[in-house]
Parts: sequence; C-alpha cells; structure tokens
Amino acid sequence: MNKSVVVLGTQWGDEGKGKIVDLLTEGADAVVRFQGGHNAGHTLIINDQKTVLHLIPSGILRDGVKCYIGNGVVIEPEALIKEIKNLEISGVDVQSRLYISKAAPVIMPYHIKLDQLREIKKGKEAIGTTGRGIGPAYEDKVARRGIRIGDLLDANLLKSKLETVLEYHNFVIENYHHAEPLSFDEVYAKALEHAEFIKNMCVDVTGKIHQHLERGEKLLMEGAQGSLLDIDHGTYPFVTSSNTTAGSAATGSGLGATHIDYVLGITKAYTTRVGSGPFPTELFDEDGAELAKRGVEFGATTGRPRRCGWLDLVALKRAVQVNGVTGLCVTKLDVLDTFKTIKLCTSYGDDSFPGSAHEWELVEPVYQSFSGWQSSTRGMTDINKLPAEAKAIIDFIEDFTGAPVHIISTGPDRCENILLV
Ligand code: 2SA
Ligand code: MG
Repeated sequence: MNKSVVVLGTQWGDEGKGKIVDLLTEGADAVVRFQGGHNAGHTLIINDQKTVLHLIPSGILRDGVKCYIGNGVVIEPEALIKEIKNLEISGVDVQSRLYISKAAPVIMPYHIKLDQLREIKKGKEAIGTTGRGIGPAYEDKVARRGIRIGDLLDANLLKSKLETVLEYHNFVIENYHHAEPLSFDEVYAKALEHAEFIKNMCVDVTGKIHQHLERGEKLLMEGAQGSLLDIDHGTYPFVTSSNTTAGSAATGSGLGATHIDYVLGITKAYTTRVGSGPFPTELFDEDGAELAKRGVEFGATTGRPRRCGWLDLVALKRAVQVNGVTGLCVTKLDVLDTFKTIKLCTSYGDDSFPGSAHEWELVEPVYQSFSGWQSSTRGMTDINKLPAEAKAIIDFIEDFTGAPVHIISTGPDRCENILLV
C-alpha cells in the first residue's frame, strides 16, 4: 500500500467506500475522515454482521487502527456520542483510538432545524438533503460565525459565541420560517454535556497526522458522499455543502497536498442517486427496478429508496480527472449478474460538459450496449474466473476513463473482491 491513500466516491455517493476503506485498513495505521458529516452512511459487513457508520472512520472495526475526524468534517456531537456508544456496546474499543479535530465545526440544533425548515419551504424544489444540518453548519463556518469543537471545551467562550449566533439564527427561524425559536439555556446545557463526553478525544488532528507521516506510517483518507455531490464540481445546487473531491483530503485534515500518494476512485458498476437533482442515466423501467432490488438500494442514513440507472462513463471520466484518480474500484458488479443486456453511457450527445443543474437536465445520454453474462460472479476473487462479458465491461471502463481498474468488488463482505494490483 502507498503511504497516503485517498478513497472517495466518483458518483453521487453510496459507491461502497466504507467496505473498501475497511478492506484497505488492513495495511493502514490510521484512517481519517476529512469532509461531510453524519449525512454519510458507510455500510460494512464483516462475518455477516452489518455495521453502518456515519461519522466515525470505517477503520474503527480494525483493532489498533487510529481514527481521526479532521477539521473539514462537520460534527453533530449527539450523533457522534450515539455512534461511539453503539460501537462500544458491540465490543469495539473506540475512545482510546478516536481523535477529533478541535478545528472542526459543530452542527448545532439550529442547523438541523434550519435544514429541515428550508427543505419544507422549498417544497417541490427541495434538494432532498438528509436533514442533518450539514449545509447550515458549513455556511456558518464560511461566514466565520461557526462554533468549533474547541469552543465547546471553554464554557465562557462558548456562552458568548452561542449568544450571538443563536440570536442571529433564531431571528430567521421566527421571522422568516415562522417557527419556534430555540432556547439558549437548553442548547447551551446540551453543548456542555456533549463537551464533557468528548473532551478527552479532542486534539490537534493535523499535528497527529504529521506524526504518523514522520514515522513512515500509512494513512487512509476516507471520503464521504461522491464527486457529483461536490459543492463546486457536482450537479449544483443539488449537491452537498462540502468539497467531496480529492483536494479536500488535504484541506480537510491538514495533510499536505504532496503527501497524497494514491487516489482510489470508487464507482458502482451502475449508478444510484438519493435525493433530488439531475441524473442523466436514471431508469424508470424494469431494469431500474431490478438494479434497486438486487442492489438493495436504500439510503444507509435516511432509509430513502435510491434512484437507479446505468453506469455513466462521461461523468465517471470527469470524476477521474477532477480527483486525479490513480486507480478505480468497481463495486457491486454482481448486481448485474442477471441482466441480458448492460448499457454504459458513453456520450451526452454534446461536447460540452454540463455546467448547471439546468444543463444537466437537458442531457440526452447516448449508450453503448454490452451482452450480460447471466451467471453468478458473487464473491468471486479470481480475475481469471470472471466471465468474458464482465471482463469486456471492465476493459471498456478503463479505456474510456483512462484510469486502470485496481479492485473489483463482487459482494458486500470484506473478502469478496478481485484485487488487480
Ligand atoms: P446534505 O444532507 O445537505 O448533505 O444533502 C445534500 C445532497 O447530498 C446527498 N447526500 C448523500 N447522497 C448519498 N448518500 C449519502 N449518505 C447516506 C447514504 C444518505 C441517506 O449513505 O445512503 O441515507 O439518505 C448522502 N449524504 C448526502 C443528499 O441526498 C442530497 O442530494
Ligand atoms: Mg452511503
């Protein structure tokens, strides 16, 4: 394994990053989350036991591996504490190896309330957010009025910051949304209670990361959501509020950009999207229903059904470019086992890449059809056993995007993979 590896999604999230991070953690000393928050849902299946992680890095299920939540992550303390306690109930040692950046912005109750009120107000135009307060928390960060994890640890500082920021948000809650304002006393008391629980885990994450590098140790940077949800490069405004692309691994943790040795881009063998917004290859027919059923496509955080469609190579190529992908990992190949014909989108019928949600909506995907293999690839670990039809699709993905496929995932379990490097 290279020293610092970034693992990220190349689509709209849910590509199977959690499973791959867990797999690669075998050779890592630490796993770092650098953007997003508890909107993420990373599903891991180990010996038939399913764990869904939202905020805690997927490395937590490997004994001894250090886990970091970097400055680029927005942290909802209550969700974090719940996740820690649930893991501890299942016997995972969390508190001795989880480190939280003091510079990370806190998702406060007013962020969650505002996220939900705004979605209601937008009606049919809603983004389809996870309602977790992600967008409003990032807004406060950029507006330089946010409360950071470090602020929670100083009761007086927290009090004065919270008084100002809560007054500001309550004004909007009351006068714009006509909803109940939040009580300062309740929000403050809860924040202090959370601080007490997490205080021993709060550190200078950037410093810790560089100590690992100085010791020649290996880091895994775990992305959340996917490249098409990137605030700059995604299907704006139907995106999340962070940069989900590779540069964020540096800015969201303090790892220098030149320390990134390898970028692994994860893509499903088809495409899914949860929430609203453009999706050129979306299927509304039996094939779409078959993908959803075989792929068990439901949001791991909200339980919402995911929209399904064919693999979009035009978008994938763009993701390979903006992330500087070194190698690809194709997941859920086995979901295609039953299909007689498999399609890949190879053009948007226009040379220019869409630059706005409106342009995305106008895209007319052009497909190339491939014969399916109609036999089981589930759990396969040997490339030589892969049906020729499946191999042809993998070769085509490599040729089209210019990135080599280094891993093929053939099932949800940690060991169900074909490794090509
Ligand atoms: P938000 O809540 O502000 O980040 O929502 C903005 C958009 O980002 C999408 N988004 C996601 N898309 C896929 N997976 C995500 N995580 C969960 C999962 C989602 C779930 O793993 O399944 O359970 O629903 C995720 N998080 C955010 C979101 O759908 C909006 O389109
Ligand atoms: Mg997910």
